[in-house]
Amino acid sequence: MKSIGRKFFLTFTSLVGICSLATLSSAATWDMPTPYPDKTFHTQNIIQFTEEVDELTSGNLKIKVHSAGSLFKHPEIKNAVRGGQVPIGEVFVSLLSNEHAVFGADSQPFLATNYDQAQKLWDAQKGVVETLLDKQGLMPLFSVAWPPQGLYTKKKIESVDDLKGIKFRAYNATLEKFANLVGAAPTQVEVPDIPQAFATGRVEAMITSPSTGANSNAWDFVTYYTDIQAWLPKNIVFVNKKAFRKLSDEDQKAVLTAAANAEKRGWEMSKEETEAKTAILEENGVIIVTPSDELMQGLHEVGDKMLEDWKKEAGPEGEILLEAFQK
Ligand code: PCA
Repeated sequence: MKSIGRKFFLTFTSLVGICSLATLSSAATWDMPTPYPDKTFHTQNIIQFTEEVDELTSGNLKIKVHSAGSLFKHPEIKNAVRGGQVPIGEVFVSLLSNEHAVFGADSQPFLATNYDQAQKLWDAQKGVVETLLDKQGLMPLFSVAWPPQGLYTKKKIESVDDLKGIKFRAYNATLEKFANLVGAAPTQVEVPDIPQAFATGRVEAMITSPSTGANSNAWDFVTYYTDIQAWLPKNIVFVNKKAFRKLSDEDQKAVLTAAANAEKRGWEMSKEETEAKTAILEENGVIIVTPSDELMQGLHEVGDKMLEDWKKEAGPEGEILLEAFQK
């Protein structure tokens, strides 16, 4: 009797041991580099995404967000995920336009200038982006638009001519080209470095959202915000497919569910940001300007030229994308 009891106890404890080993081996912690500061709505949305993943996987998958380029600098994030140094990350989609022009579709001036059009553009762009990332062992999880991009300047801008010679902050190759075409002098500056770039005189104007302007305390260094609503660029969150496949089927499903929810929530957050952050700019003394017809006409001419160039660069994939978008 005694020995049967002992045997049972031993079997029981080894079973418990095996079970806890099994849970241990299926639990994972993922480091996630992101480019923007914590108070950015994209980062906040991602944090909610990680909380939902934690909940839906019953704690099997913990994702630790490293914001503001603290783990990898923005231009390094994509390759860090591709190379498996980290399993998941976020980037500004159009930063990848040096690989293929279709990644830059959402940064083409005046192609999609409101949320409905931006959503339509993403629907048209998604498949192409998926295919291109898939070839690199990556899979997109969700993508969220920034609010419409406006113009921050020290002086009032009445026409494209007024932008000539201004030192201009750029965040991707498309904006750099745009700045060059209007005769400004572009310099790449990441969001966390904006206040310092203005303070030291490295830049004196920028095009970005009300979110990034307000979060950077734009009132400290500019006077005018001209609401040109030029484009709605997007961020994208993506995973390394090998890392994703290591998750159990249920956990994979949980990640995809949380991702779909994050995309939906993120676009809503973005829409709310547009008004809320424009109001904050105004409360802090930035003068909100409705652009003159002359300025808009000049900017549209630049946009038209850029779209022609983009079509050539984007080739057949670009054609498919535009056709789907314009349908
Ligand atoms: N903010 C980011 C990207 C677009 C935006 O609104 C930036 O300024 O870099």
